[in-house]
Amino acid sequence: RFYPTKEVTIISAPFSAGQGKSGVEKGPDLLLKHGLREDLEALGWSVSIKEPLKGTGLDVPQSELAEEFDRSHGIAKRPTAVAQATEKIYHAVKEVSHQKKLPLTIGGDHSIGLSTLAGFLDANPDACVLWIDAHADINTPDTSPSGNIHGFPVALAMGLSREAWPKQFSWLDEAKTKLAPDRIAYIGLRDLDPCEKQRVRELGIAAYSMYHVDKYGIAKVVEMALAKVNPTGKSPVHVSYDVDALDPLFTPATGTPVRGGLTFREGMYIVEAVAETGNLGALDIVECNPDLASTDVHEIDTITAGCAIAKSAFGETLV
Ligand code: B3U
Ligand code: MN
Ligand code: MN
Repeated sequence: RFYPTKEVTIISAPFSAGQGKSGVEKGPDLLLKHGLREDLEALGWSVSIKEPLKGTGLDVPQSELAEEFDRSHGIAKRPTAVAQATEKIYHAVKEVSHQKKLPLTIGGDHSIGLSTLAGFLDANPDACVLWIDAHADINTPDTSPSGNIHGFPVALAMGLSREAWPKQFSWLDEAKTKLAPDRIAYIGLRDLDPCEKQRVRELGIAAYSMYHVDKYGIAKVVEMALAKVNPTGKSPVHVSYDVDALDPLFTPATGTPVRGGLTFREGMYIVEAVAETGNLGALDIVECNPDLASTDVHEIDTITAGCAIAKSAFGETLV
């Protein structure tokens, strides 16, 4: 097992400026209110909590942060806020990873994935990544149609178009390990921009879309994905889980829902299979936005799905 002492640190990342809809900053508190900590303790893990954004003023709805464009660097929105928040979260994830505790980072929008990838890779240069998402999040300022930085984290962690980045992201140059394209696999894809498709193809990234889930079944897809990114089976696996990978039937309260997603069971199976290997190294759960729920049931469904992902990843459904 990668964590024989079963210690986890929940890193609360209530950040929303990586996209344009306020409310996603409420995700961490709601997940905790629904018993995330107690759920993990019941599974035999000792749990601590870190709040790297506390007191920074960055943990507010995105509408309260300056709508700043840096035209010299494409259309990336609010680069200063995102750079500051991701740097703080990066240091938290890095410290926890070096302490050999599992970093469970709860968002917040997916821009924080940049921090979790860079932080975990710092301690574990051999790590591999499963990116569970309807989207590939591999845009850069020069390719993004929206300017929303939650569509960028994979590209940034790989150091793509580094020269196109605002100076605020200089902390990234300190991050010693870049994510290699052959160390990440996508599962759940169904909404990519044309430039993203081209990039995924050119870099040869293992990409399992909903088409592949239908064609092969989820068990085979996870097996193929892990064989590609972790051929020895010995590397720790970082799972970055955007709840919009699940069908909007199960996680309706999220910023960019896309129909035709994973069923609830397919979504849980992915993390159960990683749990079974004993190699879960890091987990992110992002993009729960209660303000986008049109009913109380939608909010509860989305938050409890987030908690279920954590429980499944920590072994609840294995007997
Ligand atoms: N690819 C689009 C849409 C998007 C990315 N991530 C989410 N949505 N959640 C973009 O804006 O980069
Ligand atoms: Mn997504
Ligand atoms: Mn995402």
